[in-house]
Amino acid sequence: MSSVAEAELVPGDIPSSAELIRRGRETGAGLSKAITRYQRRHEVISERFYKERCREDRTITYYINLGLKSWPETREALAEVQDECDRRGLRVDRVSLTSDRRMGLMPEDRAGATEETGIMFWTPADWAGIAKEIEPQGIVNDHAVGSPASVFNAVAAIEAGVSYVGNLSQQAYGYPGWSSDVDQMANTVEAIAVIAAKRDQGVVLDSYTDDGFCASFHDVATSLAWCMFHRYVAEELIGAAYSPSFGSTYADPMLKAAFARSLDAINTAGVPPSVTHGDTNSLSPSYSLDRHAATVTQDIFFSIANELDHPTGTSVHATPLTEPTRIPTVGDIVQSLEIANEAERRARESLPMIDWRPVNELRDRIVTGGGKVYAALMAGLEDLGVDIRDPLALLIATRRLGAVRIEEMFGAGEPDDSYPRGFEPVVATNTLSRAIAGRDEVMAEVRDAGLDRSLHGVKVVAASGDIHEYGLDAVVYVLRRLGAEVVDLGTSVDEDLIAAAAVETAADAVAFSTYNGVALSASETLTRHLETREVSPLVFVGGRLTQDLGDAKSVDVSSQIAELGVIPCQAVTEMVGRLADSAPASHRDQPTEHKGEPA
Ligand code: B12
Repeated sequence: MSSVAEAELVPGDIPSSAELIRRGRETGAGLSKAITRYQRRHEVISERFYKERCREDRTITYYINLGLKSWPETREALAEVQDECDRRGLRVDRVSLTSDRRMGLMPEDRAGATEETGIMFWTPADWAGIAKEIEPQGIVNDHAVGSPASVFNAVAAIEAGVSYVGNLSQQAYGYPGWSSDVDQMANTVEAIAVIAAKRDQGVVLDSYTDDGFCASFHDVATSLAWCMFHRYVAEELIGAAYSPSFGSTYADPMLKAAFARSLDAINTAGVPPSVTHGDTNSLSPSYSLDRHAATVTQDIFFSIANELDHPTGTSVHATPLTEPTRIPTVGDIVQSLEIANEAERRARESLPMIDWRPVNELRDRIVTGGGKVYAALMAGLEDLGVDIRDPLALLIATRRLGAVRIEEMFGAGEPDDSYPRGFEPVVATNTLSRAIAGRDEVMAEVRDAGLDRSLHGVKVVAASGDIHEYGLDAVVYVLRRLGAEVVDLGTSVDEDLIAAAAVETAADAVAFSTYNGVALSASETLTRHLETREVSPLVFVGGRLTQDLGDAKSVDVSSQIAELGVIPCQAVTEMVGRLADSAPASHRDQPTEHKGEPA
């Protein structure tokens, strides 16, 4: 079936899943769950049970993301959001307490790791505040389950009264300084068992699918199959209630509604989804806020209309208009809730004029395609020698395969070389259309700037320091198209590994993409590692070139980066121009624009 060797996929000496599950269940059984203010108000012991009621009576609930640096700051900001909502008569139900990536590391490793954006729960009192100090229901999603500290975080979240504990999709995430994927996945399996032990009390394993492989798939059928796979691991093999949710990569309302219905079709246990997240990927730093307002309004209107017509218990989220440029302020969040609450009124009025038949037809295509991909994935894993009754083996194997190989090997569409993955998707994701359009746009910018000169003979090591991959993909595409030799290290790569690869390949340049608000410190670390190894390739950095500098939040640090001798780039063209000048003279006459699709 493929050249993937089984030894590469699952090492022989992994921990026993049965033992991990036994330990996790034992831990879970001993936990006592706090009752939050929100649960008390709605007279339930779990948010899941309230969501089930909302599904029955078609109540729309509202979700926001908020995670400032610390619990006290986040708590204060939430109080401001709540006060303003009360004043304006807006509804807000739940908040994803968006955490810093360091929360995925073991507590003793957190203080020493690089600070990114998002909340840190440092003390038991911070955790306890989730139940006692805020009005909306807290969700602990990012970097909880799926990370090296999964068990620690799941226990803390459950004790704090959190009902939706995530985020299985982050199974694929890398954590700074953490190298053992086996230990990370073993911790994940054990944490899912902790959650399983509390199933009867309404604790749910949350998985925001657009955080993981689904953000990379080109076929919505593969996305559905991936949720079926996670459901199998979480529900059937470990016994936890599994709730996949999605939304940020979906721009087309019909596709979004059809995927929500597809997820409902495979929701055998009837677990209410956490959220239908707002479209974030259609917003760009180069578009106006007015344009964003139109995008967000259309998106939330149809998400609400779909939930009213086909209730699942999901909550809705309107993306703050400032999403591409900053962590939202209190004002940004309240504005998004105002848009969302008004959209509900309008959706209720307009509902009778919407014809859902095409949505249901699309859902049926996705469900049929998803079933095929799921069957191919499970049979393929078995062929590769993976024990498909062993959750740990399954999580390690799929993590090692990665999204692209999973889709290339098990995708369901008809073979067609004109598509990047060699087949025509059953239902193309908006990620695919956006990627193709984005690449073409960047190539056009390169041509318009007269920069489509040959980069033959130029060697570049390219990597993303975090999970964001689309910017990196565009960079790699353009460089290869112009003839450069690119070593693409992928996402979540530590700076020392990039420096090592630069030495090993005698690279002329490094192209580094970073988004998590650490552009200056990441550039400093990378420069230090290169200096230690006594190499000095050109270093380009792009993405979101911001960082907190003292009290000044999310400052543009381009000039500080330039002082390090690193070249800050807002656009790919800035890098291409500099590289073309450094291409070996003998190669400059080579033709540019290689037509074949780069790998
Ligand atoms: C998609 C996305 C995600 C996806 C990523 C999916 C994936 N597989 O790539 C998901 C949901 C997983 C995600 C997660 C996170 N995200 Co995010 N994400 C975005 C989003 C919506 C789009 C970014 C993007 O890819 N744009 C498309 C690309 C093609 O366009 P572009 O970025 O403009 O790139 C161009 C240039 O920048 C340039 N470029 C990029 N890199 C390079 C490199 C070089 C060398 C050069 C020359 C040029 C160059 O070329 C590109 C092509 O023109 C933005 C918000 C927004 N709408 O912009 C937030 C955003 C970037 N994310 C953000 C954050 C904070 C996070 C998280 C840390 C949240 C958290 N606490 O968990 C996590 C990261 C976790 C981790 N492990 O790293 C913040 C960053 C805030 C900041 N820096 O101040 C943003 C701005 C959202 C926000 N307002 O909070 N995210």
